[in-house]
Amino acid sequence: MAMSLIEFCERARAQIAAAERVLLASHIFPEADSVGSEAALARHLLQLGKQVQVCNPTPVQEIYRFLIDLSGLPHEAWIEGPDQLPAHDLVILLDVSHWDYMGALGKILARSPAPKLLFDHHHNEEVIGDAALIDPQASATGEVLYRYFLATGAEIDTPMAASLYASILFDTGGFRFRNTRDETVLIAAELIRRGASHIETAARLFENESFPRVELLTAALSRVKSEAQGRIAWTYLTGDMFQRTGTTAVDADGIIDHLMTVRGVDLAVLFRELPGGGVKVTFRSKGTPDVSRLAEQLGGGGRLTASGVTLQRPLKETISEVLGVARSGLSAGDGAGGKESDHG
Ligand SMILES: [Mn+2]
Repeated sequence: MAMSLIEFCERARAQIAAAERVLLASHIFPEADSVGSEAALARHLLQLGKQVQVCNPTPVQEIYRFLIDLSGLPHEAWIEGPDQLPAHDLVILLDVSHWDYMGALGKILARSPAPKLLFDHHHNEEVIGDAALIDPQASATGEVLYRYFLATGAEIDTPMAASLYASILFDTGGFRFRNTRDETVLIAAELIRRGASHIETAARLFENESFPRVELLTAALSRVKSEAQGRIAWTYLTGDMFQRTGTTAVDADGIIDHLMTVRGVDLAVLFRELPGGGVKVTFRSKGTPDVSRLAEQLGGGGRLTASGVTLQRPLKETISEVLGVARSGLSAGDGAGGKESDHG
């Protein structure tokens, strides 16, 4: 259940105090917010003398591995699910509120008898775990965690500040997305004061592309199409394009943000053909239409401005079905008025 900051902090502190072995976990394809939050919390737990392990459903990508070094944990303590869980007496979930978004690891974790705490910034009707600190207004889970550290008097050392800064910088797209608030920037400033380097973090996250990823981006951008008088921009990546550039589906993360930079675009859609069959569909919007609704109509989910779904259909069929839903979502959203919300 979700609860107030004070209520949650009391409960979480007591559960952490009672635990010896703590297991941290996040969603599939963990990125800088999930890994940065895991790193900062792991370090905090080490300060408290806990044994800590981090278990993610899929590997941490190379560009986020600097955050593992900031955690103070040996690399062996960062494991990839889902085969078996290490012994633990407390589970802490970060940047995820749904077992579904944790793949097979979610199914195993759901069966763990250990108490579960959760830190997140996604809006969800139902929340997993025994106690949850969720702020859908927060730009990143790193921001939620920062408030927990402050409220509980935790020592935020330089590596923790650097990890949290990476979380926030990534989930705000470098303070560019609509989830950037006064509070976000104030927390970021405080983290820099505590030793986080803006230049180094920005370089790690935004000046760290590989040539294969640039080739993939080129393939995607050379196929961009527009719909609905330029209000929808979409593109696709076939299995063949991934193969030719030596990349995988996860390397296409971030490509959709380029579509959102086009003037007049309210909705962007990216289609990725997956190696095991099926197509991963990703949506972005500026608040109208609510893309969590579009994804839900297709059996997926997400947030107001960022969502997705995987469909088990051929690419061509998927594109025409999804664009149909997107066009009707766009006209249904007309006149509804734009809401400001989070982006991840
Ligand atoms: Mn996040």
